[in-house]
Amino acid sequence: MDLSPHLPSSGRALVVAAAVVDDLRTPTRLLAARRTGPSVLAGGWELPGGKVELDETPLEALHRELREELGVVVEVGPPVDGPLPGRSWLLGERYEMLVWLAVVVEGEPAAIEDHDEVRWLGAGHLFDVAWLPADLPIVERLEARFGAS
Ligand code: 523
Repeated sequence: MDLSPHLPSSGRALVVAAAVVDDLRTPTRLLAARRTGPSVLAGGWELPGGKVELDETPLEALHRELREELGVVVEVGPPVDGPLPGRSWLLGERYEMLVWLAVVVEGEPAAIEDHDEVRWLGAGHLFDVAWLPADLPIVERLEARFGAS
């Protein structure tokens, strides 16, 4: 399998995340998860996800991370395009991140691993949590897809 289109040419490692919503077409709620570590990120809220391992595709990594961290099976929807080549989002110096919309098809999101709280944010409340700095512009981009609160 040719994975090269997915790999950043920047030298940054690839991370994937999901904007888990209640409905792909007309979302009214977005899932936020609060990190437990490392200390510099602990307490910050993020779109759940994690690093792509060498032996998996980005979408395989996304499904694995959501299963491990939140205990859910998701259906993945359209990407949330970022400004970098490859449509990823910059995460500091070391990482860049691909993001997709997703809906839960099995299970109830819970803080199983790497988080101590998950929260559904309604339209109009998308900025009620302290998003990680890297996630903030992504949520700002997502806001346009949400209906009025
Ligand atoms: N971010 C980030 N936002 C965000 C994610 C999923 C990740 O800023 N929505 C950053 C946090 C870390 C780096 O990306 O600096 C790697 O993500 P991490 O730690 O969630 O990756 P994991 O879960 O694969 O890490 P391990 O604990 O090593 O398995």
